[in-house]
Amino acid sequence: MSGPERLALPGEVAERIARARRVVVFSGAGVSRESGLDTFRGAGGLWERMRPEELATPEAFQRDPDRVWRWYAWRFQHVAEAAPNPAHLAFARWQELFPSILVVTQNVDSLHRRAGSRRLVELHGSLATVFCQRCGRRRPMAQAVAASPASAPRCECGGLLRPGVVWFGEALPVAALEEALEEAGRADLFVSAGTSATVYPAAGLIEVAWRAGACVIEVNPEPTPFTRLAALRLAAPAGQAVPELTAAIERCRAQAG
Ligand code: BV8
Ligand code: ZN
Repeated sequence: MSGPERLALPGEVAERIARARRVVVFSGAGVSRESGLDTFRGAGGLWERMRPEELATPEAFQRDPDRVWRWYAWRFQHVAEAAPNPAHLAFARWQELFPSILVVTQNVDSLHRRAGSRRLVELHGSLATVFCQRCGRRRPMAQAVAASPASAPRCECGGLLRPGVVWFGEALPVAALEEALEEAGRADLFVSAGTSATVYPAAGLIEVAWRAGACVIEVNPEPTPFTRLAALRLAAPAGQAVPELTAAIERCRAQAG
């Protein structure tokens, strides 16, 4: 496979990148698309065949726990078989370029962590663990799915076990959201990659960063409601665009000395 195409950064963006110290990467399901995982919206997306309110809500779980459990067990199997793609790996390598970089993801697939990103905020939780609705006790999803692939398992206390993700209508983990908001409000560079930027309060981070003066870069084959705020838009799949952007950043920081 040929190396990354030579991406020419607009002068003003190159300037900002050369000086950038505080960097936030904000990612969505599109970044995991090239790991073989479906996005939520857009062609072939998960939600195309079902509506979010049907499955990713506390009411849906209340109404039919086994059906919701089976959907998450199915997604968990796919995630377990998936591997980080060049976009996840490039973002992990940015830790050498920007030591304090923070990756804020809406994804629940742990692929940024598996790629090596250390400073990571999972705004919508993670498929890796389940917890008991009654006593809160957490345990690995792998163990719960192995024990009960087709129906929502119960805790020793009798409570139902549920995936450790944030459902629609549920509050995001407070510490995670606070850290994401604080870092977005201080970022020199904010890269929004693979997200339709339609789910709140996560999507609000883009504007928080822009208002605070960050240089915003968007990586998405499609436009989003926040494309207008981007100083640079890479309208290409993340698996191709992020390695190209990485090479351009390395060149630009080497020139800046
Ligand atoms: C809450 C976990 C209140 C579960 C998910 C205003 C303020 C606050 C809330 C709201 C509000 N307006 C509406 C709401 C309610 C709701 C909301 O935002 N609804 C939307 C649909 C309008 N928000 C909530 O319910 C949130 N909770 O606000 O609670 C509250 C407050 C206090 C106290 C109590 C209650 C909770 C939201 C979290 C829901 N959980 N996930 C699970 O995974 O099953 S959201 C789900 O959507 C996923 O996490 C997903 O990541 C996320 C966002 O989607 P994206 O990641 O952007 O993915 P999507 O498919 O949409 O887009 C993919 C993009 O990739 C596309 O643009 C495509 O072009 C691009 N792409 C495709 N291929 C590639 C690519 N890009 C790059 N490379 C490629 N190869
Ligand atoms: Zn329990």
